[in-house]
Amino acid sequence: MSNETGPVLALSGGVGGAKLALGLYRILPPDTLTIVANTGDDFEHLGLSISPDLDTLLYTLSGNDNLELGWGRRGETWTFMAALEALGGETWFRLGDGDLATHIERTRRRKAGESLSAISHDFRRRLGIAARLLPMSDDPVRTRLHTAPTPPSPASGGGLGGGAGGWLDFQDYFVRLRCEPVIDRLEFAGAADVRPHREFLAALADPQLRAIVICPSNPFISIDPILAVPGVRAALRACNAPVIAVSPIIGGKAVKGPTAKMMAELGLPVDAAAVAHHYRDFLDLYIADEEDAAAVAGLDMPVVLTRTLMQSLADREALARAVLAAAERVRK
Ligand code: FO1
Repeated sequence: MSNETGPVLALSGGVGGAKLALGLYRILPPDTLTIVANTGDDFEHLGLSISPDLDTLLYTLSGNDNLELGWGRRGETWTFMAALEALGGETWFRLGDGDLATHIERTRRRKAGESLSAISHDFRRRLGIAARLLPMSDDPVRTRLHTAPTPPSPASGGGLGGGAGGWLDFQDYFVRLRCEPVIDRLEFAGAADVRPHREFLAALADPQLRAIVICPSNPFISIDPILAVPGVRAALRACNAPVIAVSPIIGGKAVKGPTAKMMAELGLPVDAAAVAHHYRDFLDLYIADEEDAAAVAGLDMPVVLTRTLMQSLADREALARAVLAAAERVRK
């Protein structure tokens, strides 16, 4: 039987995922949408508690997102960064003047003992967002990436041994080193000890749930941390609602960011099918771009082909509609 009114749960990271989250937000009754954000990218920087994916979702859903950068605030000014630079401060992680207010206020409230989810709830209300936005957990998880050992080479000082490789914190890898290091594995430090946010688990167990949407974020750095939270993957497998993922790969390439480079370095084929395999133990249906029809032809799960590139608001809404229509097809 169809379920066109039940709640929808979306798992999302930053940029790519936030676009589909906005599409869902615009087509659904807002009080039926819960978005769970990855917090593995969070870090302490300049004494501030920074939650990039929560902030990208806050700004995107409230129409405050910076469309050029893909992160931070619209119409941003950079007086603080320029002044910090002049003082010799760390400016590799760019903090706009408006964005800074978010980090300063979140840091103040965290220090006062408020949870990340309580702060996110209040921020999204103040920004006029009617959907629910949750961190995957109120406890800290930190994505780290292991760099492959660099082979000895004349370039590394006369044939001496190359670098031994080592662990990088996420923002060091992603921003400071611009995703250049070659990685061979990731870890989500702390994941084994955290609890999924109670409203996240409750949503997963809701018998009225209409669909669970894995947004087209980077599977490894944005979705896997959410799946690493104890109980999440098992709940997705056990869930009665259809679990649908949208491919972050289009035409064998990532729309933005290091997804394709990471897949190659992790030894995975850089194609849409590899992402479906990555989620296969809980996925009911995969949505891939029409360009990747051949790549997903042999998949042993239902596939829907559609245009997945989201450039306009209409694209975001159209993809959201395609996801929900697909959910009706695989309803259990
Ligand atoms: N990404 C960059 O490539 N360079 C930056 O300077 C940068 C600053 C920044 C500030 C606040 C914020 O919420 C996000 C920011 N990002 C920046 C993006 C961030 O690294 C990514 O959004 C996520 O961590 C990965 O999706």
